[in-house]
Amino acid sequence: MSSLGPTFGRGAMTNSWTDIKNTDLVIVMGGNAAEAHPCGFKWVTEAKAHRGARLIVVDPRYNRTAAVSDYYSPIRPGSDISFLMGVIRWLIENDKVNWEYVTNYTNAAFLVKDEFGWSDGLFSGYDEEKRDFDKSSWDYKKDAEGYAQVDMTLKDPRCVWNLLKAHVDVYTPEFVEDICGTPKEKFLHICEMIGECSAPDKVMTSMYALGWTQHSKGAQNIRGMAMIQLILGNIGMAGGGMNALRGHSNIQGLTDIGLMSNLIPGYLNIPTEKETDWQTYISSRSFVPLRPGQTSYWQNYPKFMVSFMKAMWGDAATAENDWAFHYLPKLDVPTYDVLRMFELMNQGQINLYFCQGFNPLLSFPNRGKLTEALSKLKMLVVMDPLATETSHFWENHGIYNDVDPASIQTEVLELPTTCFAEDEGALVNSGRWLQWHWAGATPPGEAKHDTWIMAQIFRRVRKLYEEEGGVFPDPILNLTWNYADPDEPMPDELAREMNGRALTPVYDTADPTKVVVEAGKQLKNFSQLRDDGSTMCGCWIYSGCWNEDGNNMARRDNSDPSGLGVFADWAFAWPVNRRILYNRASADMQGRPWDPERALLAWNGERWEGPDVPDISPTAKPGEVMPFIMNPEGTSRLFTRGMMRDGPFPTHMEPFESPVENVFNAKMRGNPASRVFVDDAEQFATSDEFPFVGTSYRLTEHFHYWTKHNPVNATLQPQFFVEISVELANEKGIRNGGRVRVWSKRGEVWAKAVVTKRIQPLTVRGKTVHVVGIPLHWGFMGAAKKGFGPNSLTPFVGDANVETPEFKAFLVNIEPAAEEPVA
Ligand SMILES: Nc1nc2c(c(=O)[nH]1)N[C@H]1C(S)=C(S)[C@@H](COP(=O)(O)OP(=O)(O)OC[C@H]3O[C@@H](n4cnc5c(=O)[nH]c(N)nc54)[C@H](O)[C@@H]3O)O[C@H]1N2
Ligand SMILES: Nc1nc2c(c(=O)[nH]1)N[C@H]1C(S)=C(S)[C@@H](COP(=O)(O)OP(=O)(O)OC[C@H]3O[C@@H](n4cnc5c(=O)[nH]c(N)nc54)[C@H](O)[C@@H]3O)O[C@H]1N2
Ligand SMILES: [Mo]
Repeated sequence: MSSLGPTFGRGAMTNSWTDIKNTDLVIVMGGNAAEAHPCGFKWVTEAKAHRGARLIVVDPRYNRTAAVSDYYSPIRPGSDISFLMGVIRWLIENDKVNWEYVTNYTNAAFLVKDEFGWSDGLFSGYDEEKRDFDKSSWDYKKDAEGYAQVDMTLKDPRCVWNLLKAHVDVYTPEFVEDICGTPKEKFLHICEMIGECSAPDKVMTSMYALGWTQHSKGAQNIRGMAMIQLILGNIGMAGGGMNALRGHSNIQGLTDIGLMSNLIPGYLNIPTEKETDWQTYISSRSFVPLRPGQTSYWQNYPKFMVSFMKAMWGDAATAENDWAFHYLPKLDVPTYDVLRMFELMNQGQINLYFCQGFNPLLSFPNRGKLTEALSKLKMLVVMDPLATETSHFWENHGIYNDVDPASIQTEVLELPTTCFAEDEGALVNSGRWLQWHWAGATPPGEAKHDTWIMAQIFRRVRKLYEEEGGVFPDPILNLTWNYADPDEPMPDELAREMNGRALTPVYDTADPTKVVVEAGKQLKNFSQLRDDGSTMCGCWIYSGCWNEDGNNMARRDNSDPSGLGVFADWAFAWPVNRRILYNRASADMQGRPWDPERALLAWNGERWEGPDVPDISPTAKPGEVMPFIMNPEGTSRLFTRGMMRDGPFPTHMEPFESPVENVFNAKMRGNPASRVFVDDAEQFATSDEFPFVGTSYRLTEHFHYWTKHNPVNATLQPQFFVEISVELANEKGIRNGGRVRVWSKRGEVWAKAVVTKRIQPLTVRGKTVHVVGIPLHWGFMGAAKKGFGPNSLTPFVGDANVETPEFKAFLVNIEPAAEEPVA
């Protein structure tokens, strides 16, 4: 990934919640929006009521979203890529393609190197020992000037379109039925419904969440649907798009501001250890256009990055010292994600773990391993408003937490924090809207704001460095800390830093004598950022959120003149208040909206005009500058080149634990490019011993592990249960409401059985496959009955690209258990 530079918007809606009302067809696949996003789901209800939109649900369970759908189809957990590639095959075979869009706005016409290929379930370049691909063949043929070669007639056998056609050829309706357990007629019915949206004036929206992400090939599931949406011409359209429904109310904000080990705010990257100097780092990120005349917006990367470094280190970041590039840590591995941190902890390599707003003992896989890891720490600090299972991991709760406290030496400090209702600041929703909110209550007892606690720690650590020195004190000593009260930075101060301001006068790029921003003033938006040190900005994509107009996140004007749900004066959406990403693609090559009734913008002969902020230079001529300005091609990608670690097209892979072998390559376990820790290779089971597919999910009555502390929620859903089909219950002699033991190779849990028709057995490769549904909300703290959810059972393995654990498909066994409650 790093050799090809930054990723953008790791997951967000391309559109917005309010835009869903514009759609003709909603497909909820890989999520359960009615239950997990009930408030946002009202926009689906709007589309159904006012446009006659239809709703498709594809899910292993007939869930609460399915209950209000127009068409439901079951699917085996972990088999979605086959389904999606099957849809692509059907669209191509039945000519349900928006040809003008595909030819011009995607890389369909680009020619791929002759060395690229696929066989036995693997793309070219696989190195079994490294569990990694040499991706050099996954790229375009270039001409003498360095531009990618294209064949706009789509006849060349090496063009992306023909490679895609060949790639999906095996995914026939029969193949889909065989792998996914989805009855062929249901699959074909869904293909017909989707196919209607290839008409220029018909749109489908995809709403997905964890049913797609929590797999060892999660990112490829999402790619699969993104490709469908491109073939239909639905990206950039009102009512279209790829809509990642984010989880916690501000998880979008978390990824945006780079709270991940390999990111810098705004989806910039932490350098790798191979990038030892600024030039090497920056040159591999500011891509030159791959086709003549294209924008390649990441050419502005140096402006975003220099402004970030100035926000961090002010005067200590200078042109002479390459903006203090040597202050940044350099990654020696792709990421230090949570799985890796616990792996290192388990190896005894970590002494102190700071756990802020996180309850990993319940939320991360393989509890046995996590408990062992936490027991090897010298100190665990938990910053949380609640007493969590993680902070009490050392307590014995009988079968619910069977540990020996005397053998655990870890010192645990609990620092009580406030929660969102006691805080002021912005929450960023799935639609990228930064919405300011105000504190609704005063903190109870000794609870302190997270910012206060972190400021105390920072100031004390800095004092130690001042007094005692250290190996490399400069990044700590020189960190900018200009807050009115250094003990507690205020939300407005932090927000203004993220927006950015002029440090010295900022000059017009065309006319260097003209000052566009005076020193000390807030920047209007990121178009005013510079790479000469005259600007600072904490998070370039947020620039514009708090400019000289004031706090734009606090705007509350709900007028919507276009009627398209744009609400341009409500809060602030990144980037630059744009509500629908790639909206230039909502108009054809001449700049005429594909659907005049849902026009987001149109070319008036001189510039782009419409209700949304154009996602292109306002004067970029249609037919010359292509809509996907973040890509150096100017087009979107049906073939992702080397951007993804596990292949440029999605290909069927089984979960690491699967009831069947991989049909392409029986030797292959899971995703061949997913990282598996050496000491964990033994953790995986086979279906002889563990014949059933476990999957895990949430319920609308609880929010993860917080609400079990609240007696009302704890009364609504008091007790841990698992859901199974009538057939499996009969086979195992389990009765509805009876007690069961569920176990995997890694652990066991006890639960009530809910026997339901909402889960049906599936036939996969001639075999009956039963699914065991495991909701996740219980633990041993709080007001609900003690229990333990799926993560005593789940495997310690993540997605090849983003390391999201494989929570949605693993193997278990189940049997009736004694009724008497065990202590
Ligand atoms: N009430 C409530 N709302 C919440 C939360 C909560 O705890 N409580 N949590 C929030 C958070 S952090 C998040 S991330 C979101 C999550 O939102 P969702 O992803 O919608 O929630 P889940 O219940 O985890 O899973 C969704 C569905 O995926 C299905 N599924 C499982 N495996 C597969 C598969 O392989 N393919 C397909 N197609 N479907 C599969 C499950 O059966 C389930 O119906 O919810 C948020 N909203
Ligand atoms: N098997 C399985 N496992 C899963 C999932 C699944 O579907 N299946 N879903 C996964 C997903 S999507 C998620 S998001 C995780 C959730 O996992 P976690 O994030 O670990 O779970 P939460 O209960 O949301 O924990 C957040 C903690 O933050 C605290 N908190 C709330 N407000 C504040 C604040 O202002 N400051 C601080 N310091 N703390 C605060 C809460 O009290 C709570 O203890 O679980 C994951 N685990
Ligand atoms: Mo989440």
